[in-house]
Amino acid sequence: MNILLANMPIEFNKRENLEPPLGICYIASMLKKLSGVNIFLRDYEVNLFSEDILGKELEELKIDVIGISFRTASFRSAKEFVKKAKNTGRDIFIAAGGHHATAFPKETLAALNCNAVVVGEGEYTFKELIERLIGGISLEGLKGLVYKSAEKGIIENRVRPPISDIDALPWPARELLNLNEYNVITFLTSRGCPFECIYCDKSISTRKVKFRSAGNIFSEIKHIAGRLNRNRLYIVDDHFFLKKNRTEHILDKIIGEKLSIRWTCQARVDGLSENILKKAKHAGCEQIMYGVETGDQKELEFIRKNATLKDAENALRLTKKAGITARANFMLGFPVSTEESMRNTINFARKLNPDIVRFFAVSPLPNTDLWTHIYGCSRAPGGIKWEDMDFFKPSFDIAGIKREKISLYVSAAYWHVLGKSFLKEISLYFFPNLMKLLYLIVKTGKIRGNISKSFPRSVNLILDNMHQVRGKRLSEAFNFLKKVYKLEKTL
Ligand code: B12
Ligand code: SF4
Repeated sequence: MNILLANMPIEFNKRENLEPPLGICYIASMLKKLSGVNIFLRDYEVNLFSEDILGKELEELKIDVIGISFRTASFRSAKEFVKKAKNTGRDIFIAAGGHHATAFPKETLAALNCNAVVVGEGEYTFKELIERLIGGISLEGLKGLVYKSAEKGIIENRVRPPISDIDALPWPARELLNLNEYNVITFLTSRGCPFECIYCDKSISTRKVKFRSAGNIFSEIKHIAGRLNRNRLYIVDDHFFLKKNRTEHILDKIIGEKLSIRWTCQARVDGLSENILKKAKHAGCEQIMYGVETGDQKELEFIRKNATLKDAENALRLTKKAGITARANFMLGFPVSTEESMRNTINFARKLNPDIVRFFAVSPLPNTDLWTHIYGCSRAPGGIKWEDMDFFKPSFDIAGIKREKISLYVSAAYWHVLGKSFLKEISLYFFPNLMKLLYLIVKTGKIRGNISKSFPRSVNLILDNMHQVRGKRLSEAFNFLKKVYKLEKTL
C-alpha cells in the first residue's frame, strides 16, 4: 500500500514557514513498522503545488491513501488539496488529522469531502486504520476515528485516550522529508501544558503534560547531529522550562558532552532565573519565544495567563542579559479590549524592547474558552468562514471597536516598537548591514534567512505589516498606511 502524508500551508507556493512538520513525521515513523507499506511525505510549505503536479505524483507513486495534516489557518488549503486530489479520478482513501479536524470531525468530513478524520494524537489510530485497510477489515470500533460508511453514513467511534508514554514512540521519520529545504529541525521533548490560557487550543496538547526521558531526548539529539548532520533545533514544546530540574538535566548533558547544537524554544515568562538562562545559552540556546500577549493588567486577568507584567519584564531582561535573542508575541483585540488597553500593550512592548516582536490579531480558536466567550456553544456561528481566518487580520469586532481599527492598531504597533530601529538600519547602519548580508550570502550560499539576520528589525516590520495590507488595492493600502501613520503618532 502506498501512502502519502501531506502537510498543508496557509497558502500554497509561498514558502512561509520553513520548519519540518513534526505531526506527519511522527505518523510516518509508526507506519515504517508495517510490511508492504511505502510512505511518502510532502510538506506544501516547501513543495510546489498545482493540480498537475499533484495528479502526476499520485499517478507515478500509485498512491492508495492520503493523510492530510492541517490547522484552522490552513483549512482553505486542505479543502483545495482534497478537491484536486479527487479531481484526478483516482480511487484514494483520504483521512484528515490535526487540530481543526479534531475540533470539528464531522464538519471536516463534510466540508473537505474526505473519507475519515483522526481525532487527537494520530500515531496509533492511523496505524490501525492502515492495518484495517490493508486487511479489508471494517472500521467499526476503531478508536479515535470518525468516518463515512457507505451503508450507515457518518460514524463517530469512541475517542482514543491520549498517548501516555511518549518515550515509546519511534522518533519522527524526518528523513522522508527533503531536510535541505529547512534551516532547522523541529524537535519535541514534551507534549502538553498545565496552564489554561483562554485562547489556547488544548485539544491535542492537553493540560496533562507528558515528558520524554532525558536519555531518549539526548539519544535523538545525537542522532540528529550525527546521522542527519544537522545542528539547529526548534524545540516545539509549549513550555520547555516547565519542569526546571528536568530541563537543567538536559542542558547539563548537552554542555557535558560538548554537543555543538544551536536551538530555539518557546517558554512562559514566569519562573525563569538568571542561572537557568545562562545555562541555556551555554548549551546553545539562540532564541526564546515568549507569549507575553498583553501589557494590560485587565486583559492579562481576562486571558488567565497566570503571569504578571513584572514576570515579562524580568524574563525579557534576563534573556537579553544572557545573550539570547528574546522574541515576544502579543495579541491585540480581545473581547474586553479597549483602545486604552491596546495602547497599554503597544507601549509595554516598546518598553520591553524585545529583539523580535510579533503582534497578532486575536482569533478565537475552536475548543477554547475564548471561543465560548464570543460564540457561546455554537459550533458554526453565522459569519464564520474558516477559509478567511488567517490569524493576522482580526476576525471579529469588539464592543465599540471595528476590526478595521484593530488592524490599524496591529500595524501601528509594529511602527511604534520597531520604527526607530528600522530607520537606523536603513540609514546609519545600512552599509555595515549590507556587508554582513554579502558575507552571509557567500558563506551560506543562501539569501533567504540572511536578510533577516542583517536587517532584523526592518524585515520584522515590513513582513508583518504586509499581512494587514494583503488583498487591498494599492490606493486602499496607501490610505490604510496613512491612517496607521496618524494613529502611531498618538500612541
Ligand atoms: C510548532 C508550532 C508551529 C510552527 C509549525 C511548524 C511546523 N511545520 O509544524 C509555526 C511557528 C510555523 C506555527 C504556525 C502557526 N501556528 Co502553531 N503551533 C506549533 C506548536 C507549538 C507545536 C506543533 C507541533 O509540532 N506539535 C507536535 C506534533 C507531533 O503534534 P501535531 O502537529 O499536533 O500532530 C499530531 C496530531 O495533531 C495528529 N495529526 C496531525 N496531523 C495529522 C495528519 C494525519 C493524517 C493524522 C492521522 C493525524 C495528524 O497526530 C500528530 C501526532 O500525534 C502547536 C502547539 C502544540 N503544542 O501542538 C501550535 C499550534 C498548532 N499552532 C497554532 C496556531 C494558531 C498557529 C498559527 C495560526 C499562528 C499564527 N498566528 O500565525 C500558525 C498557522 C500555521 C499553519 N500552517 O497552519 C494552534 C493551532 C490551533 C488550531 N485549531 O488551528 C496551536 C495548537 C497552538 C495552540 N495551542 O493554540 N505553529
Ligand atoms: S502557557 Fe502557552 S501553551 Fe500553556 S495554556 Fe498558555 S498559551 Fe497555551
